[in-house]
Amino acid sequence: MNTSRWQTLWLNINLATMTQGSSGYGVIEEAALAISEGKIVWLGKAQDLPGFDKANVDVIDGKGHWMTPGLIDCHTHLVYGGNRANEFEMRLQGKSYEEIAKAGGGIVSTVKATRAATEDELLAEALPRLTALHQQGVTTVEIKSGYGLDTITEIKMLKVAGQLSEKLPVTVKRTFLGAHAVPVEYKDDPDAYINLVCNEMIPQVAEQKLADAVDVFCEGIGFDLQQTECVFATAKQHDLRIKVHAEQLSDLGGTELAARYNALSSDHLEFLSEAGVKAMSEANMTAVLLPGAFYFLRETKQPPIEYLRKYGVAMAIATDANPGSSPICSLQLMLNMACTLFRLTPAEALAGVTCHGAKALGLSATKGMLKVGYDADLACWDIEQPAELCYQFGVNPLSALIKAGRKVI
Ligand code: DI6
Ligand code: FE
Repeated sequence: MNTSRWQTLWLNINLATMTQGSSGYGVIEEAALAISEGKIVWLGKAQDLPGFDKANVDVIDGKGHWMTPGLIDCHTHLVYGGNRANEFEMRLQGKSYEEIAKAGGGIVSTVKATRAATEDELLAEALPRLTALHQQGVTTVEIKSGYGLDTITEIKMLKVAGQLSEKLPVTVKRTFLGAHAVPVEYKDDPDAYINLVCNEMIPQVAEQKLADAVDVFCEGIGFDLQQTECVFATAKQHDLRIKVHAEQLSDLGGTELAARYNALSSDHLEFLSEAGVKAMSEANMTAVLLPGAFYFLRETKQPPIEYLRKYGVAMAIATDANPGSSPICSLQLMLNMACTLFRLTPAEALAGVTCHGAKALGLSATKGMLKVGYDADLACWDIEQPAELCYQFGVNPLSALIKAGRKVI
């Protein structure tokens, strides 16, 4: 073992490597972990530690805490203008999310505020949201566009998402969600809007390398299967990966369509059928569960967790941070809700924000696990056992955060 390139060594630490998928934490107690050039270069039992040059290695006492991969929030809409507290009040008076959307509120009302905001204003509004996630252990986040619904504003949102990664030590993966809602100016001709998405927006987004993936809200209040397929086919032509918001409020079959396009993930999924789960399994897709939206919309229909387990579909957990259905910037709270609302085990929930969150973003080869060769994105927690991360919230147990080998908290 050549230890001469080691730069940092964590000692006196317990590891939840998350290398076993949903089936466990992959625990190594009384461990050590070495870092070089932003990558994990050694990990194992401290007693098996090879000799190293103490003069040239920065040795850090992990104080008996637990280390996990840096958390991954694989589904957010955290760049947007304004807020929708007024609609929250309307819903408390009995109006449904769909009724509000149909009456010109909902996504469309955030679009107005987002179009009116400058890049700097959007950045200033999004920064506290990403900061909140980061301070709770997030080192990778996905951010979607979708509150512009015109070419200029969609591009503005994606640029702001990119700027966020320069403000904070967080990897930002960007997803173009032009097909999030029909903008008012296309109210009577949604197909014409889909043409704009496919013929103008996606080519520009691809050309300027502003996104890694394309997403569609496939739903009664969003886009139908035919419109969704147009967007998927265009994304494919431009070598962009595919994601989908599907089966959130009804079962339209968006997930099965996405499976035929080799999509990375299908997200929400409360109304997903067994056939949909099978299709996901065959296409090796990730199921992204969003307990915050389920909670905030007071949904009662549970996603088909038993089928997802039975067919071995990887389950990721994310915040869905957005102004309408999940105004929540806490992945720790999502860990708790995944267990209390969806009955995931704490190990499944933690896999959902580490290895499976990485899978939902196509990052399985570099992030989401403690493994030699993987990025040294690491979170340390002052806890006695990993399940505490799901059990308690409101007290932040994060004791250190390492991004690409560098201690940032
Ligand atoms: N599903 C959601 O939960 C969010 N978008 C979507 O397609 C909601 C977005 C919003 O209400 O602003
Ligand atoms: Fe969403």
